[in-house]
Amino acid sequence: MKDYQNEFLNFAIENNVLSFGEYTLKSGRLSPYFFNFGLFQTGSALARLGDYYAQAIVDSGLKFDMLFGPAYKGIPLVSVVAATLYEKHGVDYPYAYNRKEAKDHGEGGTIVGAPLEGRVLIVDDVISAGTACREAADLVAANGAELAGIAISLDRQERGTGTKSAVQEVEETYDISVLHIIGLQDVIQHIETTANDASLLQRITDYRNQYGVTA
Ligand code: OMP
Repeated sequence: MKDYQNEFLNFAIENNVLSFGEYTLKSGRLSPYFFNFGLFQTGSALARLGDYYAQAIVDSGLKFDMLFGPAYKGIPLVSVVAATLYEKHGVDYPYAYNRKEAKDHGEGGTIVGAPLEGRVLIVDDVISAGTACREAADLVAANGAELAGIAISLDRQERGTGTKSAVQEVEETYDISVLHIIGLQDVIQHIETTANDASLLQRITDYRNQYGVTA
């Protein structure tokens, strides 16, 4: 893990964004941990989030033309990532986001911000089974743009619809890269080295055996 990944993990735990317990996921899976992006709630947390995403995006070397944040959580995210890429890395990308309900007056349509065109990098929170990011990827395609990649904060490294991970499936279906700040293996490593909680480690390992992928 690089320093910024380790910092992000601690930052998520401090903000209770990464928590441990018993959670029912969107997919119906019962998980011993949950990543609640909505708990980043201050200006400083948002600014740091922008730093971590921008760092992961720049580190990846991925080439793209614009950023897209799927509603709702992607909206503040894409704004701060675009601003941070400009302020700290000197690159000025157009950005856009969608509204969930189309407007029939005013500016109309569901896309707000820059027109969706060229190679688009989606910024989103978490991938579990891959449903949310497929919806966003389809939205980009439906608007005639090309998908360049998806940047997320946590890859839960779970199976998608088949035996591969959801991320691998999405990468193959859309022929793109999915970048993450941290993955489940980083969470496990963190628990192993700092938490001294054998029972939590066991529950997470059991969960990974049930829903994860064998590397
Ligand atoms: P998939 O659509 O199955 O990939 O799940 C991703 C979505 O589930 C995220 O965009 C969240 O809405 C939600 N989620 C979390 O926010 N954090 C988690 O740790 C797990 C989930 C989830 O329900 O799988």
